[in-house]
Amino acid sequence: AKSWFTDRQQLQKQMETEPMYGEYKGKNVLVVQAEAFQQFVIGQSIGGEEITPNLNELIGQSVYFPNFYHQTAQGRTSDADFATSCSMHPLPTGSVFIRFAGNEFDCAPSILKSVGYDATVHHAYDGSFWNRNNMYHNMNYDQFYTIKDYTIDEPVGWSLGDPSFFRQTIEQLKDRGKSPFYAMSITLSSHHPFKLPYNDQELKIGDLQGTILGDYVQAAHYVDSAVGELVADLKEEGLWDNTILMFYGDHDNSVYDWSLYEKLFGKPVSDIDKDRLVRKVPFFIHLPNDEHAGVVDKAVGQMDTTPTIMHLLGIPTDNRYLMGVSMLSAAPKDVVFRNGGFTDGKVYFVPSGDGIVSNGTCYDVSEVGAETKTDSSACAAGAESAKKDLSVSDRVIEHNLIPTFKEDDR
Ligand code: GP9
Repeated sequence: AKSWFTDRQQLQKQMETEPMYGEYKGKNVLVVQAEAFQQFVIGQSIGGEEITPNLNELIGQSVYFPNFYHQTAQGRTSDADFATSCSMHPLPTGSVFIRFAGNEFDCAPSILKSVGYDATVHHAYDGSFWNRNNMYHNMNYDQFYTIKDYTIDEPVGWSLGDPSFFRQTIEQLKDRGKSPFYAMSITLSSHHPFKLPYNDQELKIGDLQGTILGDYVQAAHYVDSAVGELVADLKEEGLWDNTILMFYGDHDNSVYDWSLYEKLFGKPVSDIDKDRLVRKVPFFIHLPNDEHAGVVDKAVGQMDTTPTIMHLLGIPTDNRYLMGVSMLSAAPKDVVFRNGGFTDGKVYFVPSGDGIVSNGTCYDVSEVGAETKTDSSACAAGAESAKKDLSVSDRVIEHNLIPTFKEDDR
């Protein structure tokens, strides 16, 4: 496993000579992890209205990754947090947050604290859910703001509505008065089963009225307006110009009734589109002054987020144990899914059963809109390498190997 990381660290080193390395050194970083927020709502309209007008506008001013995938498994929201913050794969069963909260990892908050950042995490729910109290302590956050730190002035679903959640989060950051800061904010209003108070259901959803996808679309629209208010708030507080804002969806919405999606899109959903629909979540980085706005087509995943943050801030990762690679680097790397599937942007592998290549389906996805099944040999090497990545990650987590690797490095 150590030699696997030595190779990965070589790949990560490439970013140090690439554009944008260190260009945002010392800037604040605000990360929004949005509950069950999938990519298909971006740019999509219903009843003549955009589902996500604020995000659509913000994406136009940001570095946008349309081929970003979540990499979660049974640990759902906690898996998204782990893959994103600690740049390793979640486990095949259970949640790392619950099963291995005492292990050593190289997660974003501890790396950033080592260069002087104030690191906080904000989530308006019970601190013991997903064992966050213990895991966040281990991840070295300076403070975890839980439901106890929020006033429930706009109750929605499990807890507080996202607009108030963001407002109070910015207040908390202001009260700390620390700079630079790294803040992770985890939303909740769009949690399954997505039922919003009647007055918050603003879209005319026609045929989808009374369906779970209809409720989901309303919830996504609600989150979108919360993000719009967040941006306005950051501007008002004078934080917008010195803060990098990152936004991503944590996992899919568990709605697999394809006839509902077909109603929404007004066209059939193919098999490859079903798999991609479930795995794609939005991801964008807003940089101060709308710099570098544009679309990056590279296939990337949650595990690549922490290396990307380090790329922008100019913090080397070749002495760290991270499995991802900066999304802004030209270094090639596949996106590996927990089920053994993967994509490199040219082929896309959907395993069946245990992920043995001969049983799975290999798609040629190099031409957008003209995806076709192709010979499984085109995915064979990638599927082998995906299996290897997953087993390295599992071994490192299950045997807490990072301290041993670091001992060796000394
Ligand atoms: C609760 C929230 C939901 O704190 O993060 O987690 P999920 O049920 O989506 O995994």
